[in-house]
Amino acid sequence: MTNPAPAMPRLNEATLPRLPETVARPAYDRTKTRIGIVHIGAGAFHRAHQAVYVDDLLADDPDWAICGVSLRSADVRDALRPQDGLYTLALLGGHPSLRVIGAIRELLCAREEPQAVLARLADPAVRLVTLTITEKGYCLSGDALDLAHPGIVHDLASPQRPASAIGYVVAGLALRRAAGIAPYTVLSCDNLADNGGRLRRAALQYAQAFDPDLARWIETEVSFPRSMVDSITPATDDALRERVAARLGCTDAWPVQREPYTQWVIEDHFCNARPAFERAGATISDDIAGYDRAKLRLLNGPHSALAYLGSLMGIETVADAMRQPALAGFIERLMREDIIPTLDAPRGFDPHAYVGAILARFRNPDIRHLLSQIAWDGSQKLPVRILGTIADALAAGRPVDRLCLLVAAWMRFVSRQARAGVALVDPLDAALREIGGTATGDTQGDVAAFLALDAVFAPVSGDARFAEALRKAYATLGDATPTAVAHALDAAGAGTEA
Ligand code: CS2
Repeated sequence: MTNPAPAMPRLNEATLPRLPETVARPAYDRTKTRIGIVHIGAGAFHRAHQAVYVDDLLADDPDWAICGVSLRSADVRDALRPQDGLYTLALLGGHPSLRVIGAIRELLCAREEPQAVLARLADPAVRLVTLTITEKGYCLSGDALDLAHPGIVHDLASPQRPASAIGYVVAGLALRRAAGIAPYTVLSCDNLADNGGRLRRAALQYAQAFDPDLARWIETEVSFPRSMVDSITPATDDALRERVAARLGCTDAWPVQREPYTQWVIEDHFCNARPAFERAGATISDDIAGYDRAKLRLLNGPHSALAYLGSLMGIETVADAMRQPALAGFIERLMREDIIPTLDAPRGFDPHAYVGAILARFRNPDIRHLLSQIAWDGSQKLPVRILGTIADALAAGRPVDRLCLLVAAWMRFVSRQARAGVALVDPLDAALREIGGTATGDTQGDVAAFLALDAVFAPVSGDARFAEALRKAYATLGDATPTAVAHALDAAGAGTEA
C-alpha cells in the first residue's frame, strides 16, 4: 500500500514566509496595521478589487486595514479565518500572476456575530464603511427604499438588531452619534448609477421612519460618495483552487481571480479622513457621473446582452460569445450606435476608444467568464444597465430596436429557465417563474405580462414606442432556439439607422 500524499498546509501567517518567490505577498507588517475600514459584502469582487487597492496602501498608511463582513452566509469567514484573512489573487493572463493579499484583518458573519459587527462600526478607528452588496442589497423600489421589503420591515421593527446592509450602516451611525463619535463615510462600490446618492437617500428614508433626529444628523454629518468600480471577476472555481495550490504549495480555500485591468473612480466627498486611494491607482474626482454612466451602459449593458442572447444560443462564456461574428457585431453596433449617443462623456473621455478597450477585454481568451454568472439578478440589473439608455433614446427620438432585442432576450431566457424548472438567481424569482412558466409564445400576452412588473419596467412601460419595439423584438426571437436567435441578430445587425 502506498502512503497517502501528506496533506498540503493551509495558507496562513505561518506558511506565508515559505511561499515561492514568484508569489507576491504583503509588503508590510500586518501586525502593525489597524482596522479602519468595515466592508459589508466580503465577496469575490471586493477581495479582487477594493481590498487590493488597500493592500497597496498599507505599507505607507497602516490605519486602513479591513474588517470584512458578510451579512448572512458564514462561508467567507469560515474559509478565511483559518487563513488569518489571507487569500490569493490570480491576475488572469497566459501564465496568471499570483499575489497574496493581506488587507483583510478580520472576518465576521453578521447573522452569527451581530454584536461584533456593531462594535466594529462603533469603533472610532473605523472611519470608512464600504459596500459591495449587489443591486438587490439596497432594497430599493425604483429610486426609493422599498419600505415593504422584508429585510427593511424586519429592521424597522428592531433597528438595534438589524439584518440588512442599510440597517447595519444606520445602526452603526446611531451608536456613534449616541457616544459622541464622529461618523464614518459610507462608500458604495456597486454597479448602480449614482450609487452613493441612492444609498444616502435610502439610509435617510430608513432612519426617518424610526428616528427623525438621527436622520437629520446623518443628513448633515455623513458623506456618501459615489464611486465607479470596474474589473471583470469570474467566480472562483475548482480549477483556480487547484492552480493556486500547485503554485503556492499550500491550499487556499477561497482564492479570487480577475482580469489585470482595474479601475476605481471615487467622488472626493469624505466626512472623516480617507485613505490616499489615488496612490494605489484610483481616480479621485469631483464629478464621477460621466464615468459611472459610461461604464454601466457600455460595459454592463452589453455584458447582459451577451449573457441572455449568448445563453439562448447555447454559448457558455463571454469570450466564446465574442467569437460568434453575428453576436460580436451586434454588440459593437449596440455600443457604438445606440448607447454612445446617450452618454454625457466626461471631458477628455473618448467613448469609441473606451468601446474598443471593452471589446478587447470581452475577447480575452484567458478569462473564462460564465454567461450564467452575468445572467443572475436580471430584474435588478436591466433597469440600471439598459432601461435608462432606452428612456434616453426614446426621449431623443432615436430607434430602440437593438436595445429592445436585449430586453426580449431576457424575457425569453426567463421563460426558458422557468419551463425547464431551473431556478433563477433573482430576487423576483417567484414572479418571474410564474410569468415565464405561463408564457405561451403569444407576443402580445407574454410581453404585457412582463411589462406589468412595475419594479422593473415602471419608468418605460407606458411608452407606446417602447412597447411596440419590444413586441417586435420578442416576435423576432421566435422560439429562441440558437438558429432563431442568429436570425434575429442578423436582422438587427443589418438594419440601417432610421
Ligand atoms: C457583470 C459585472 O456579472 C455581471 O453582471 O456585468 O460583474 C462586470 O463583470 C463588472 O461590473 C466589471 O467591472
